[in-house]
Amino acid sequence: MNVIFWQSVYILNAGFTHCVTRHRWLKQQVTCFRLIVRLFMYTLYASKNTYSMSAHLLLEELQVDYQITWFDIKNVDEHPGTLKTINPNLKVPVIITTDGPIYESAAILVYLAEKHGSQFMPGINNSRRGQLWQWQFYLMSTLQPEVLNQFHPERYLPGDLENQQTLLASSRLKLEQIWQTIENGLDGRQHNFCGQYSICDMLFAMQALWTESRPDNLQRYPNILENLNAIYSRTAAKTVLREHNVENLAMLIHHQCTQSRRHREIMR
Ligand SMILES: N[C@@H](CCC(=O)N[C@@H](CS)C(=O)NCC(=O)O)C(=O)O
Repeated sequence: MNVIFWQSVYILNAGFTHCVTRHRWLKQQVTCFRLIVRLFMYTLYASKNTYSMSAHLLLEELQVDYQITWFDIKNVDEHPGTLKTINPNLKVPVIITTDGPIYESAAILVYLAEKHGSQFMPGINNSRRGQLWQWQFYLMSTLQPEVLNQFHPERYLPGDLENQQTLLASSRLKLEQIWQTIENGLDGRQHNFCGQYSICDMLFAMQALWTESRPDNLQRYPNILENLNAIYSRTAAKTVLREHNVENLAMLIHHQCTQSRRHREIMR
């Protein structure tokens, strides 16, 4: 492993000092990149307590060989020099694979799940496969924009504080509807999106941690609480929650889930 590492450093260095044309230097960079990728199967570019958590969770669940390049995405000075090349949107997560870099959480999840035996997706001939896609797209196209609205209303209405408040309020109403759709859609018995623990559950659970992403009264969503509680109790999830310093957020959901169970017992 050391040999490959130093070879990579040598090639990169040689690229800087000896290459006459930009084209040749770029070719050498690609060679170097490929060698570095071989050291670990995957490198995840991640920031703590962000969308990086879903991809991180799947890497843990799959028990594949990976490393994390940590930095604070909110601090431009901390951005790795390569970030612009691997994700022109300057966002996390990004994963470096032997097939090149990939950004967008949902795409990373599908890519990794398919590469490693698809145990976290219903198979191609499984009748629940359509539900996997339905929820995966719903979470990205309908839930995520509202979550981003809640975190960054200023990006949609810069300088307009009054209308930012209006946007936040209407987006919260939309979030309530979305959570209700998810609550109704979760499998009654197993409390997951497509009959088995899947990448949809991972995608949802890691953004549902944030109070900004959800309605205030969680007791109205018992299926969701069961779903989240089951996921946060998994060994892989515990590792990710610990590494992102968000165990306290998962604990809040655990308490809400316990309360919801008690309430349902009383009502029976
Ligand atoms: N659609 C992207 C969104 C990723 C995203 O918004 N990441 C946030 C962190 S949670 C980010 O990098 N924000 C930096 C910025 O927007 O400047 C995905 O799901 O991967």
